[in-house]
Amino acid sequence: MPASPATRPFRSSVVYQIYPKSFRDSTGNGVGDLRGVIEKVPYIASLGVDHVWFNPFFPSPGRDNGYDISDYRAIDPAMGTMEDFDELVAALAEKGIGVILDMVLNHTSTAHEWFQRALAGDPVYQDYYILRPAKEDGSLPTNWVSKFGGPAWERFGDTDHYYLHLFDRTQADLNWHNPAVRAQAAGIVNFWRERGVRGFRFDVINLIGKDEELRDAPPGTDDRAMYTDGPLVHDYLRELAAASFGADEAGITVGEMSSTTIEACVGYSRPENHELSMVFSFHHLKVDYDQGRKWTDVPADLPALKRILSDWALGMQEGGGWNALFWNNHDQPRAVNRFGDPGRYRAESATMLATAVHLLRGTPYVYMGEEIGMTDPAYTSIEDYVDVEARNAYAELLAEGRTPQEAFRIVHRKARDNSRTPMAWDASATAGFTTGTPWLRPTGQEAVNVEREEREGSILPYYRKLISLRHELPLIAEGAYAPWEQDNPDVLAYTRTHEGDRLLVLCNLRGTDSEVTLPEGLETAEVLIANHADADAWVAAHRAVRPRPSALPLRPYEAIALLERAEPAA
Ligand code: ISL
Repeated sequence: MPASPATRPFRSSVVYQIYPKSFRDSTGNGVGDLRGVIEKVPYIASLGVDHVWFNPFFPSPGRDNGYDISDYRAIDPAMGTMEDFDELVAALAEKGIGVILDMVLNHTSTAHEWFQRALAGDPVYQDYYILRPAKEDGSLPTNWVSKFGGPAWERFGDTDHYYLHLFDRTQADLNWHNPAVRAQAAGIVNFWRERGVRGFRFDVINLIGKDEELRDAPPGTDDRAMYTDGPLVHDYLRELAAASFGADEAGITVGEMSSTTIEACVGYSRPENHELSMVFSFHHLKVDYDQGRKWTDVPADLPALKRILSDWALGMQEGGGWNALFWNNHDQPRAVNRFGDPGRYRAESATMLATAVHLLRGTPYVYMGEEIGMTDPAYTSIEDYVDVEARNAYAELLAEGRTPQEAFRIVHRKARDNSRTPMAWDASATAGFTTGTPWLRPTGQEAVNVEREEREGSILPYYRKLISLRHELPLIAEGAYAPWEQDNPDVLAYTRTHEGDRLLVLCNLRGTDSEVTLPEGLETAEVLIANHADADAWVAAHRAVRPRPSALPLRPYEAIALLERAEPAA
């Protein structure tokens, strides 16, 4: 079978993320599948992207929508067959697009054969998991909590031991201290490499380096510090790379880093360390968390957002690391709802947000539907939500004494299902996603769908242009980053410089008029891309103002990128 194509270097690449369960259903059972994706390859190729990252489509009980894997070397029958997979890889390869598979190697489903054998008493497989007795006083082995709510320990069968699950109780954490587990992980990656895959995303991979001795978080401290970014993560990643993907010159790898630090991420992604190509971090998506707590409803702190984006861009640049750049994924509500205005300024805010990350130093990721400006669903009841995390959070909010209305309002703002609604292909009742009943209810497709966006929209062409600019301009892929007007509370601004070329990116984060000072120079700068049609005239008019430097007013959610070339075009 054809291997994934040797695409351009990851620094000048753009990745499209597909949540297969929600992309396109080819059978009418209401659940997306691989043949559905094959149907849409022409659309994916039309975006100009270099890789597609697929969320897991391996056999799974589906308690966490495929992040609870019961077989790493097969395709979930509900999603298709291995032949479908090979055909999909080939169809994408023909368009020059590589495949990135999601490797969930921190934990398995408790339905996985390894866990089942462990439960049946096989000591070899018991050592695959993290099993501990209760403390002497009978309490749980540690005071850690699951990221999906409740304690992180569950009774191991009818024994007096408990197994660790940092996520759902059906997602048992693997014991990476065991060399056999590490060998299994490399074997899984190699299985897919042998089928031509050259891209891998590693789920919560910075959680694999837990200490041998697990300790309580001291009272009042965050238990995540007890198991996140342990020094062993680096050793294990290097070992995994050497035993599998490290041999792929044109490969691309990305680690999902939960609650991490710049320092750790530099380590994970510096090429000299031979770990990963790049990292996902999430601090910029916690600026609408009240005191670090997700299930709260506060407005986004935009100055904090600016600071975090800039700290990460600078810190990773100084350390020689590389960021994955993104606003949206399958775990996040839609960024247009969080940081923009999905009603009055949907197109402006969607394109402003796109500009902000696509021109940064790093590799941009576009989550399906983002490129047409899809928004959070207009759900009105908790019954519309399917996700285990949302359901648990709702119950916990009620238990804390919130009213059902308050609890729903909070879940509605933060739920992961907000981005998991079916891809809107057309305005029909099922959004062109399925001929059956969608597993998650689409809303808003009458106004926002691919068909309409192709016909008359401004967001899709804007994304296509941003993607092609990264391919064309080494300045965007390689240029040095520096923040501009860091104290401006309204405008996200930065420069990129490369071999004398200079790019100034200006993004008004507000739905009101703002202004920003222009740096010296830029006399010959041209508008590279802007989300208001008359940006050229706008900039020219303000450049004419004397005395300089003048402030440039920006309209609601306006984005302008000005390019000054070392050698102005004749
Ligand atoms: O701790 C977090 C961020 O600092 C969380 O967002 C965490 O990183 C996230 O929940 C991990 O997500 C990934 O692993 C989960 C799965 O449910 C998600 O869909 C996946 O993206 C467990 O496999």
